[in-house]
Amino acid sequence: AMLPEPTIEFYDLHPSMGDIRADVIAALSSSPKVLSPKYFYDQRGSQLFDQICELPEYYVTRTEIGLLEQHGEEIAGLIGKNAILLELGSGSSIKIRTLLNALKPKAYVALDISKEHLINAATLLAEDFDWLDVHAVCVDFSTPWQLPIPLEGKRTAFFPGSSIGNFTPDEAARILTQLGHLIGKGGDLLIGIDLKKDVSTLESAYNDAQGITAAFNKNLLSRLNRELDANFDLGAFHHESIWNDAESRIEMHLFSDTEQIVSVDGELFRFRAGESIHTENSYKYTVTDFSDLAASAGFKSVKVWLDDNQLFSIHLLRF
Ligand code: AVI
Repeated sequence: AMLPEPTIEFYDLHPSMGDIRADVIAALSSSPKVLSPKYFYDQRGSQLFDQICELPEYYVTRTEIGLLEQHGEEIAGLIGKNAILLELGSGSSIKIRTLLNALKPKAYVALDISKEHLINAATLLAEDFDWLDVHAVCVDFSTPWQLPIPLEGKRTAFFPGSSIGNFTPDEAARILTQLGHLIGKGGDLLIGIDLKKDVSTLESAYNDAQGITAAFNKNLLSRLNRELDANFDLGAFHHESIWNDAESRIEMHLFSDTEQIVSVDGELFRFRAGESIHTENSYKYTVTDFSDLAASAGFKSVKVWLDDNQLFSIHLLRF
């Protein structure tokens, strides 16, 4: 007999391509030129990001998963069962697997900007956890949004991977405040935060030897070529990640190797030789700095877990 297909509830709150065009053209018109890292995550970009997570230099993912495995029972004990569990930037939904059996949530809502990847990951999860009520929402949570599903119960948000580090501290505070309203008074937020550390470890993690991070960064230009009818010459730009100590962040850039003019949907952009497009920030925090930021958004710290090498932290916060 055929097994029933696992089903997920899917909702699309993603902005239109028209909005993306206006945003990209404004970003490339600014000085210095920038592009939002949220555009990394098309199908190919999400696959490349999954490869980054396996790189020897990229300690982030394996350290966080190690912490979740080591402290999962304690975390689940502090959060309690039967919550509505919302995961922000769920990607391939790998990390949540380490918590589901201990947490036994009433429902799981995966939220991500990458639509096909989100639907695939949520469907695989629903297959493996047949007792779980799985929802998926395609959303850009850098802009105001609301949960399109009426789910009753205590809400817990899971925001892994230090993804909040891709926003400036001001934006991060705004997103945390919004998350507080989403989970409500007494709701929990379990969030992964990458820690400040020596420059060589950080720069290696974002300039890996195999060039996967470079391919991930350049895929942004391929995407604009494909989806916005741009004509970036991928061979005429190179990737580099640099630690900015004053801002406590890793910056990813694409540097133009020559003087050149690029067209994006009919708009022309001039590049000087050596001029960069700043494509991503990845802020690194100390435990205290992040606790203070969370406190400014109305969260109290319940507990913080660190690995032995103090590379990464997981904070349990209560709103
Ligand atoms: C998703 N985000 C937390 C990653 C980071 O480490 O900032 C994105 C990334 N960029 C380059 N490598 C990984």
